[in-house]
Amino acid sequence: MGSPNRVWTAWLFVACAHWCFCSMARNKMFVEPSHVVYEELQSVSPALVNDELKPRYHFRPPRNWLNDPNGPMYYKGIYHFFYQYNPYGSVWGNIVWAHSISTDLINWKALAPAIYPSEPFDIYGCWSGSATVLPGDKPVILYTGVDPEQRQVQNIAFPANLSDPYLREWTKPDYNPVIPPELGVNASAFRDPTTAWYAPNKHWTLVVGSKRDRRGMAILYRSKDFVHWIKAKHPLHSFKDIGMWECPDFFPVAAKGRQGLETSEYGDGVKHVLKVSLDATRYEYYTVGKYYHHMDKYVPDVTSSDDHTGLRYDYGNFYASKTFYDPAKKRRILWGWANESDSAYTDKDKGWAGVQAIPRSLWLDDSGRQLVQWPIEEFETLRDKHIIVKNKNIPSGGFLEVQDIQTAQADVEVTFDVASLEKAEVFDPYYVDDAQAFCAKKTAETKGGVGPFGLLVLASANREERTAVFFRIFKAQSKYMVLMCHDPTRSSKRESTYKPTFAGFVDIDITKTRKISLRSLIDHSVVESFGGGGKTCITSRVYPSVAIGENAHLFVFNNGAQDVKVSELNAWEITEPEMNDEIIY
Ligand SMILES: *[C@@H]1O[C@H](CO)[C@@H](O)[C@H](O)[C@H]1NC(C)=O
Ligand SMILES: *[C@@H]1O[C@H](CO)[C@@H](O)[C@H](O)[C@H]1NC(C)=O
Ligand SMILES: *[C@H]1O[C@@H](CO)[C@H](O)[C@@H](O)[C@@H]1NC(C)=O
Repeated sequence: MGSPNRVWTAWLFVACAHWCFCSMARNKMFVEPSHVVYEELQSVSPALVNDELKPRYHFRPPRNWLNDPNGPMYYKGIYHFFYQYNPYGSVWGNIVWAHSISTDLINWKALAPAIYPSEPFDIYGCWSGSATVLPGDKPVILYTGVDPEQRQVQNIAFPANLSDPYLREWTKPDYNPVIPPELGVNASAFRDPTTAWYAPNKHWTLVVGSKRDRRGMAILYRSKDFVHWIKAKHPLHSFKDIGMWECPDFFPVAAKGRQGLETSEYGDGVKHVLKVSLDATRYEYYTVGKYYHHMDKYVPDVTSSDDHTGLRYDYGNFYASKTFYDPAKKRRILWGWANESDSAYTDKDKGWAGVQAIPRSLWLDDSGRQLVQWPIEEFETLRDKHIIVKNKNIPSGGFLEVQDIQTAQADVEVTFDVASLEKAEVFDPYYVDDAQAFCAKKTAETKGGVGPFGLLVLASANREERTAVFFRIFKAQSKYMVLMCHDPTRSSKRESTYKPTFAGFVDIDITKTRKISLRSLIDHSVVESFGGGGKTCITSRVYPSVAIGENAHLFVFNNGAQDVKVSELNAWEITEPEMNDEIIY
């Protein structure tokens, strides 16, 4: 309400406009190693904002470009979420930290941007970073700034008023940057500080993403007071020949049970997870391992691979993710960015680009080998009209349409019974490390033995247009392999869009379970799927040309030789939450 805030906001726009003008006038002043820069599109207002395929319940601003999630945290009963945002256009550029608040992580109110270029230490960029809530309930943000020498530096920011639960204003002390790139650190590859943890050696500790030559690195820093940081002799972890590690995330998980752990927890019964976003592939990988506190060294378990054959939170469009600990419900929550698969020119015409995947709870699987993820329970409050289908046999080559419900904006959970595995195709070991290529070969159309069976979502009535979400079971030497796939090759008539198949294996013993579950969240141009109870997740962005709104259909299909049974299918229409529609001051 207060006029000082309005003045402040107006000033932001003046400051930003000035900054953009300068940048453009000097030409090529934007520095970003991982996004293509469309200078001519950066500040273009769309002629027409096309909302037909705009996601309705995934986190997004009303318009313009969004990328990485930043600094999620819980403070005085409120969830805070920041994200990389272009206030002036729907391609990457002019990035500020936009800020939203929520009491349920589902309905969001927008505040004015929290951090934006204003000082020498961030005048050429306010990039990703994390929040840490210090003892005494004092939040602090560390983020990457780009300085006039084009160096990536790490800066600190504090809330201007701790009595304001909305944390509207942030101050950046003059002593920034608190972590400059010192000798031996590549100043063009030094970004995305993590949440800090308090180590048993009585130091705050964090890592910053980097590389040395082709070696990906999580460079470790320590501080006694959170302001003075000292680089450790060795990184927390590194891996050869892989390129830049962006957006590292490092956190403890309970060896047993689903409860989340506060970031500083350690000791018996605690394992650790290190996730990195690989700039070279634009995918993310994580390992489960052990953190040796006395050496500040992390060692992945032998079951976790560090390279591009490793585990992924999501085998689709999901990047730059970040977790935070939610003390209110004692859980760890994962946020990740799902970009468009459209061209920048289409994004400009649409007037919007990028969403966050639905926040997911995550915990260590009983096997100890991988994480399990599930949409936060609050999401279920959006469920509306509901239908159930039970005990339906889907014969070889058969279909079942899920009727009497709108499915362009829906949540579908289905469990398949697989009575016999006799007809399972023989697994080709060549694809053991490349599920995605396997799925490109064995698409939804390719007849199989046990599977492909699953869902056709955002489908036209005649099923010519559809995105297929399915499983396929293979017999390998000593076990059965379950492949989970997204096949969007027929998702749209539009030629220009990128329609990659995405896939991962699901680590379940199908001979024991004889069942497999699938959940898909469908949101106009987002399909976010959870296989095997959240062991394998895939997110795709698709742009139907026919299956839009009321014209979107949902089918169960089976293109295998073996019949399968839907033991139960539940589908809900999803209502639209409050989504950053107006800025509150
Ligand atoms: C700090 O925030 C509280 C709560 O919103 C407000 O009442 C107070 O006026 C604020 N103080 C300043 C100096 O803005
Ligand atoms: C530093 O990183 C940049 C950006 O990735 C790269 O172009 C450059 O070659 C790197 N410099 C060195 C010395 O490795
Ligand atoms: C998302 O968009 C597709 C299509 O343009 C690109 O191929 C991906 O690299 C991109 N992903 C990220 C994380 O930028």
